[in-house]
This record gives sequence, C-alpha cells and structure tokens, in this order.
Amino acid sequence: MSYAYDDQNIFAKILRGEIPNTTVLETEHSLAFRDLYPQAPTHVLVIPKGPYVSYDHFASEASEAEIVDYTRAIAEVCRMEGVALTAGDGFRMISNAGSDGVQDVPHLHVHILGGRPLGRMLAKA
Ligand code: DGP
Repeated sequence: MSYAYDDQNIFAKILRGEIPNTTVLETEHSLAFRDLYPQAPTHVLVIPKGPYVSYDHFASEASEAEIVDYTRAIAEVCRMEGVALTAGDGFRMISNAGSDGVQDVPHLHVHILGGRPLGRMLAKA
C-alpha cells in the first residue's frame, strides 16, 4: 500500500508561499517555522519540503540527502532556540501521525517544544 499525499494541506500551501509563516530556518530540503498556536515558549514546526505525510513515509521514501538535511535542521533549530543540551535545558520532539496520533495537518512535521518544564509525556487517557 502506498502513502497518499494531499497537496492542498496547509503546510504544502506554506511551502508554495500561498500562506505566510514565521520562518526560523530554511535549508535545501527543510523549513522550520513557528507554530500558529504555541503551547510552550519555544514551539517550532520543522517540515521537509518534499511531499511526505508522516515520519514513516519520509523514512521509507526520502533520499539520504533529504533525511540528513531534515535531521540536522531539527538539531539546528534546537540550538537556535536555546533548548539544545549544549546550552539549554532541553526540549521535546513530537510527530503526530494519522488518526490515533491526532495529526491535524497531513504533511510530516516535528514539533519542537521547550522553554519550560513540559511535564510527563502523555496525559492519562
Ligand atoms: P498536528 O496536530 O501535529 O498535525 O499539529 C499541527 C500544528 O500546526 C498545530 O500545532 C497548529 C499548527 N498550525 C495549523 N495551521 C497552521 C498555520 O497555518 N500556520 C502555522 N504556523 N501553524 C499552523
């Protein structure tokens, strides 16, 4: 079974420049921008520029250049935001996928959250 990518999703529109964003970092294959509804002092979304729905899709089908670029872009954002362990107090990365993961935007994104203690990983259901 293959992954279905909807090119009308909001992050595809951001990548095409149809919707504004507050860019934190742009690299050859990745874009990082501030979440519109921040849930912590640092709340940045990092997306690959390619049409991938989820992390499993990306890891299966992206080129090595895209994977290296994306992985390093995430780390660079952590450093830029002062949450990397080189100088900061840490962060959480979240990547929701599909309905059980409660993914609202079907373009791969990692949330980078930090700047305050974030509590335990999941609220009890
Ligand atoms: P998720 O549930 O993991 O798919 O999170 C989607 C995130 O995207 C959510 O935290 C809010 C954010 N978001 C939704 N629309 C926009 C937008 O137009 N611009 C920006 N910057 N963020 C958005």
